[in-house]
Amino acid sequence: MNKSFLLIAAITFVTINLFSQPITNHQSPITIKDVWARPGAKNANSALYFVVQNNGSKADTILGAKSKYAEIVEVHESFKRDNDRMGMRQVKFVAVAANSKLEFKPGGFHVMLINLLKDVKAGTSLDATINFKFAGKIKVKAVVQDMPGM
Ligand SMILES: [Cu+2]
Repeated sequence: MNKSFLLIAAITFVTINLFSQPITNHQSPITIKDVWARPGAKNANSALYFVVQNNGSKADTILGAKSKYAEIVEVHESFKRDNDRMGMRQVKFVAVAANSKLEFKPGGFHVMLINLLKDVKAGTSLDATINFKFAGKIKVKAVVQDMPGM
């Protein structure tokens, strides 16, 4: 077999594969999975955790979150204070790089649910919306539980 034959075979193979791909342009490349929230009593706080998967070739940005379960909903990051103790603070946005996975988890990014409007009990679920710059508002349903089992 000569080299030009192999090259043509390779180009043909790539072309067939390109055309057999499903068209997904109309769908959001952002998916949110493994959504869970800490239990909390009315007037106390809770936090929401999840995994953001960006399958797109374009970066996106989380601009905020909403939930009717809490008076105030903020996106927070955890950080180490000078005395080595952990603190947390609000962030105005969180970048989600192209073709990447970003985990919201204890000790890292989380959605803070401040002043719960009702008891949020383990074994129930909680609705929230995560707002992205490009993907728009994505609804999530969190499983309320203590630290999820590994
Ligand atoms: Cu927080």
